[in-house]
Amino acid sequence: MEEAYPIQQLLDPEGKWANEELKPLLTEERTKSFFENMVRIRTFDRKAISLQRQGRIGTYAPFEGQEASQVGSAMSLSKEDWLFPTYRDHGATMTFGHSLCNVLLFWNGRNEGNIPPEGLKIFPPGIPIATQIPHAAGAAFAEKKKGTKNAAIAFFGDGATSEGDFHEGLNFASVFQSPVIFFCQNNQYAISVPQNKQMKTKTIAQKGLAYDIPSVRVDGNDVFAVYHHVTEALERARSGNGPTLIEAVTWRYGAHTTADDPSKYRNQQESQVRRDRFDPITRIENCLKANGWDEENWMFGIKQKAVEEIDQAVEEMERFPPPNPAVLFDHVYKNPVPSLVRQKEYLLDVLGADNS
Ligand SMILES: Cc1ncc(C[n+]2csc(CCOP(=O)(O)OP(=O)(O)O)c2C)c(N)n1
Ligand SMILES: [Mg+2]
Repeated sequence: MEEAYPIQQLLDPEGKWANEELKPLLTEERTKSFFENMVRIRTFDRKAISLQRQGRIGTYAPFEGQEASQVGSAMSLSKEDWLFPTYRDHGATMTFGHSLCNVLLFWNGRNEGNIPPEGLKIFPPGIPIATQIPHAAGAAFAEKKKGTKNAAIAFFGDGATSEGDFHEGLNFASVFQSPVIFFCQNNQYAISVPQNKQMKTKTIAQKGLAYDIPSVRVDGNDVFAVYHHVTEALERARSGNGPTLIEAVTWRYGAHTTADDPSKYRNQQESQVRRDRFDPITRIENCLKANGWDEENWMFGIKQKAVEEIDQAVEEMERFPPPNPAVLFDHVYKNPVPSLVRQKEYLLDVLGADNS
């Protein structure tokens, strides 16, 4: 099956273009834009870990190493499409236009952080694994029923493909030809469980075969390959030809979340080797250099701009009014059950807050 689904690559790790036919994709503007977005989200990711360590945000799920998968996919979308992320996909949502301040508020446990900018259809991150997959299949089906050309993309991990929701979502989308892209970032671990301990299949792409869904395996550290294959899948969706499953093979360098210690379950050298050889941002830097597009001032400016934008978002997040503790109970049920009403009253009483 690995031979049936070879890993698709357009840019090799040295930054050399690997596909003559698709050479027109390699433009200075696109390469620079990929670089800028990837640097921006990596800077955000590192800042967020530092904020968590200082107690300024709560538990945080880092994505460093997966920037090409997130930027390449998000940049293929049009503003009218739906984006269903997990807790690790805020690199994609910020590239798509999510507010950095709201992403930080989310990681501070604030429900306000779930609100996307006006007009953008970004769902709150799916924390229960794979639940967003049938949601995306359904939202896409609704767009089809309404006669639009809009599509939906569901982000999920390798671990999610062992859940029932993955199979139900794929089956639904296949039967009803929903315009949806199932975008799996295979970072090869579900917390501490490596891929070979949770599935017998060697690829995730092959799982699409059972549902007659066109499926492709791409180098998830090659932003051009990800961009190209998601764009192709979107064209399929918009022209009425249904869903696509994309397996982007990648790696997270760090911990599952800031509450995890990966040294307990894997050799840290492995991440170092991947960083040295296959880093997605180094690859784009190599490409910029190979084409003479690596002006020092421009590259420095990109990094500076990212730092300034993120510092501003942190300030905005920290100026946000403190939460009303009653909100904890407000969105659990439409009509709150008596035990929750009692708990809410009790909490507010203990805190001495106003229960009105
Ligand atoms: C239904 C459900 N079961 C278990 C968990 C606990 N859990 C949180 S993340 C995770 C691993 C998911 O791995 P994967 O889908 O590969 O995504 P990744 O975290 O690697 O991005 C698990 C089991 C959960 N959140 N939801
Ligand atoms: Mg995973």
